[in-house]
Amino acid sequence: MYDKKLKIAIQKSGRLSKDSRKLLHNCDIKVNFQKNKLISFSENMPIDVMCVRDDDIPGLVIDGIVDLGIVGRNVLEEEVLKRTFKLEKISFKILKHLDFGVCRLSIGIPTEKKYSGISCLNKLRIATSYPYILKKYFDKKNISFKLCKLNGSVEVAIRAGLADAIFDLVSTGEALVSNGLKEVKVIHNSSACIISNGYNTSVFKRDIVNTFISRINGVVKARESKYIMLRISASKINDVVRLFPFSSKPTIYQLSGKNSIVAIHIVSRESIFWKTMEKLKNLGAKSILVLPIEKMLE
Ligand code: PRT
Ligand code: ZN
Repeated sequence: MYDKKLKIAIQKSGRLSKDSRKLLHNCDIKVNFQKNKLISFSENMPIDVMCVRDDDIPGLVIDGIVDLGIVGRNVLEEEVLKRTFKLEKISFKILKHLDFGVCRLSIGIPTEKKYSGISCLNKLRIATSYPYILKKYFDKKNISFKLCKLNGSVEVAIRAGLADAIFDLVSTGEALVSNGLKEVKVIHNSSACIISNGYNTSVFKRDIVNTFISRINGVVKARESKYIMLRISASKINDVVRLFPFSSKPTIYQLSGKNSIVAIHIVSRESIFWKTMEKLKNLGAKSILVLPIEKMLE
C-alpha cells in the first residue's frame, strides 16, 4: 500500500518551505501538515509529503527514497557535483523550474578591496558552503583557491579572519552590504525546481506526477494571464484583437437589442498595462474589465 503513494520531499522550515506548501495547495493537493512529523499525508490524493532539510532533498530523490523533491538548483548542483566527484551513479530529472527561491551564488570581497577580474582571487582563501560549484568554476578558469568550508554564517568569515573572500547565496545583497562586502562575480543563478528520480516508476505514479505537473502549469499560466471583458462597436473587433497578439481567439457576444455593439471576452497571456487599456478606450471601448484568472486547463 505504501508504495502506492507518491512521495514528495519539501523543505521542513526555511526559505522554500512556505512556497512549496503553497504550490501543493494551489494544485489542490490538501496536506494536513503536522508539526515535527517527518511525513504528512494528503487527504485527497495518494501523496505523502516528507518535510526535511533542503540539503537532504537531492540525495533522497537520487537514491529513490522519494519520487519528487522541491529544492533550490544551488543545492541540487552541489550534490550532483559531489556525487560525480565520488564517481557515483546519478539519475534524476528536473521536471519543472519554479518561480520562487530566486537567488545567485556570488563571490564577495571587502568593499575597500580592488577587484580586477576573477584571476585576482588566485590562491586566496575562500569561505563557502558550496565547494564543488566553486571548484568547478575555478578549475575552468585555471585558478586555485584555499577552501574554508562553512555550513553557515559565511558572510562573517572574512571579519573573523578565516578567509579573504566568500562564495555565498545572494538575493537582495543586503547581507553582503551589512557585512562590509561587495558582490564582484555571479557564478551560478538559482531558483527552486521540482526533480524526479528518473527511475522507471509505475504507471500509477507517473499518472500522479503528470497530473501534478499539469496543475502547476495551469497555476503558472493562470497567474500570468488575465481575463478581459469590454463592449465596443462591432466594426472595431479586428482593431481590438490586434492589441492582444498573444491571446487565444476572443469570444464575441451579440448584445440584445443593439446590433452594432458587441461584448468581447479575451484571455490574455500577459499582464495588461494601462497603455493597452487606454488604447482600448481610444478605440471607443466601454465597460473595460480586467480580471485575474485562478486556474487554467487547456
Ligand atoms: O535548514 P535547512 O538546511 O533546510 O535550510 P538552510 O538554512 O540551508 O536554507 P535556507 O532556508 O536559508 O534557504 C533555502 C534555499 O532558499 C537556498 O538553498 C536557496 O535555494 C534559496 N534562497 C533564496 C536563499 C536566499 N534566497 C538567500 N537570500 N538562501 C539563502 N539566502 C541567504 C543569503 O545567503 C544571505 O545570508 O539569505 C541571506 C540574506 O540574503 P540577501 O542577499 O537578501 O541579503
Ligand atoms: Zn540547508
